[in-house]
Amino acid sequence: MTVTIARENAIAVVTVDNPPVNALSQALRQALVEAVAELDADAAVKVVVLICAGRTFIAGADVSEFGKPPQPPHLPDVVAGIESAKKPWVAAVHGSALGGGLEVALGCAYRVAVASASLGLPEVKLGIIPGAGGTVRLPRLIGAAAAVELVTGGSPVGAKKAQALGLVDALIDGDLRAGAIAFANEIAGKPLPQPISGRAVAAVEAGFWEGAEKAVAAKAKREAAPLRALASVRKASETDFASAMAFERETFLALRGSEQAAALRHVFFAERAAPRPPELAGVTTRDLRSAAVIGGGTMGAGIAAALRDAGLPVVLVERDDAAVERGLANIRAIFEGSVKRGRITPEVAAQRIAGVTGSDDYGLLADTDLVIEAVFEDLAVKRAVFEKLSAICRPDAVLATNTSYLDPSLISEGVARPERFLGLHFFSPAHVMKLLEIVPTEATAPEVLATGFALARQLGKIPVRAGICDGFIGNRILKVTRAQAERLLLSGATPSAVDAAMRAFGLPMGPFEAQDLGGLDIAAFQRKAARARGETPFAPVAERLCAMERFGQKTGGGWYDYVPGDRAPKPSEAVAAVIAEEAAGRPQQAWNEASIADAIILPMVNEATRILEERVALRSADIDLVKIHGYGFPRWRGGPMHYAEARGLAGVVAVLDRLASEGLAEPPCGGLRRAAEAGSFSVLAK
Ligand code: 3H9
Repeated sequence: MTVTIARENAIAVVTVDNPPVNALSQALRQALVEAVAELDADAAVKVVVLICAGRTFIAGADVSEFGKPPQPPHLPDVVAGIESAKKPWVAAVHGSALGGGLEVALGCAYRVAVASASLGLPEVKLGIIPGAGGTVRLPRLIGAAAAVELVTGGSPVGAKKAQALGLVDALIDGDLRAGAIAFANEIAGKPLPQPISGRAVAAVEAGFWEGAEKAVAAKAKREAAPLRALASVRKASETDFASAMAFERETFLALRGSEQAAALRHVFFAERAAPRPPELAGVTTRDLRSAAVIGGGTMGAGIAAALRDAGLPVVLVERDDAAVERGLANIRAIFEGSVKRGRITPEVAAQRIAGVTGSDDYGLLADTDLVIEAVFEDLAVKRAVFEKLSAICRPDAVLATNTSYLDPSLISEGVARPERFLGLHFFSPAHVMKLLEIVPTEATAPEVLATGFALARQLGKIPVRAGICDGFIGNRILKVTRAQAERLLLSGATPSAVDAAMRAFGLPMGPFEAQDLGGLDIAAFQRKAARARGETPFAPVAERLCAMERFGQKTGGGWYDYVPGDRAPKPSEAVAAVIAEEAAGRPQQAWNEASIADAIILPMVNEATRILEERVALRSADIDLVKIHGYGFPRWRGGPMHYAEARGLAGVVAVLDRLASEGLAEPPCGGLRRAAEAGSFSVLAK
């Protein structure tokens, strides 16, 4: 970490250089305090420019210090020191001024930024609220309504919008340092604006706080931080600066030690570690400048759209003209949908669509860097595609299969140079869902695997390496979820009670609603394949519903009944009758939300532990990312593995032992018992 001071006549330039993101470590806080003192004492200095080296302005407090007791100097004091300095400080922002970084900028007399910069207070995303005056100074600078949006939503705004809000005083074209020095020279000697801490918050309309509370609560669901952040902005608007600062700090410190904050921090670091697995450190990747997708169905079109969003030209290959047209129409529909939702302009959509070439001619792929096959989940069909690709593609082209359930090694049999082949499991809709399971075969070269991770980065996705087994990481756990949900039905719970309990746990949908939405026929198809392999999947009720052609919403009924034109599930007498028949003779018990959630989540953890032991997943945090980004597991619970660890693995084992003794779950596996003894899944990492 370095803080250097240079002098340009009467302007001092304080440069922070604390890679990677200039986070406010204790050493940096100390150095800033010292810089204020040094420059206050220097009579030749009239204005101070605060600028950062590297890719960004100060991106916030150092999140890795949050698990430890706070060390002085505390950030609120650092910011107060800058605000009360004898010389005006000008924050010169590039990259991101986030959290504590923006709070430091709010201590400055002025803020200037390049147009590409973004500014925000993302603390609620880490389960906390700003802790160095963000909730107190921001409403004093930009008004309560805009402050509420920034603080409770946590999303940053671009520099232009920040200027419109009054958060940024000037946009700098060209070199930021030179522009900021010119700005500093302009203001030197002029009367200074009143420090933000001395300003009052403009009055809000009657009912504003009540309305904001309703809106924030509805969006936050069970996350604590957004409402606490709102309370802090409100306090700041209704009381004096010092009391508001005390209130904010108290809330910040309380939340910092909360379970939700620990879970969200765990996810924060897991997401950042995922794209750079240590086992691939130093492995070079292949450049991907062009891509092709085979198959223009829902998955293929979504993958093509994701590739276009990342700027790659795409060839879409289908078997005949009519299929090419359907595939292109699917891709067009995706971009038109994005325009309707206001995500992109019609011009951008047109450009993305124009970058897709549809054809039935594999010959166009002779020079393509990456080909992703996304045809029907049928081994013979997929193999036939790769036979053609083997003959046509460049020997160093990366060939990938998008499959959810088939074994990529079987698909790759017959691929010439199998070291360039790998599995990529996209989640539907592929242009939206963040998760990408990357599945190497034994033959996949490290360079090709590393290229898979690089592709995920290019697509803005979260990559997780998965070993080969039925369902890889995510769908293998999903099978357990569904089996457990049925076990509950046979022992006294109803589909609506199970779904309500899982929503209360924090999932967006319960297991039965989700099956009705996706279609029961897909899982039935997979169970058929499992039986053909000699397995005995457990789904007695689902099998009978499929025999009755109750496939879900699309057939007007599944686990629930639906009236035409209405997606709201209605409890079904027909389903209740099937459950009663299947449950006959089995012990029944009373279930509540907590016991239902335990009977579903803890067996998932047990299966996930087996996945870890078998090295199908390499890290327990990877499993958390799979469930959060592929299946809607609540982020604020940190994923199933973090949830189990935070709750105590010994307790998890005890519940599973009890469920197993009642015939309601598999007993805890050996790995889970070992992890419970150690108190952590880390003992399973080899
Ligand atoms: C806060 O400020 C609270 C205050 O109000 C209270 C004070 C009292 N700390 O994301 P990247 C690491 S809360 C420590 O891949 P990018 C990250 O782990 C904080 N480390 O880069 C990774 O490490 P490694 C509010 C951090 O260019 C490396 O930097 N601020 C922090 O794609 C690169 O990260 C935030 O929440 C941190 N704060 O994106 C901002 N941030 O290389 C969080 C990053 O060893 N950060 N690292 O794997 C971001 O949003 C992005 O990192 C950023 C850069 C946009 C800045």
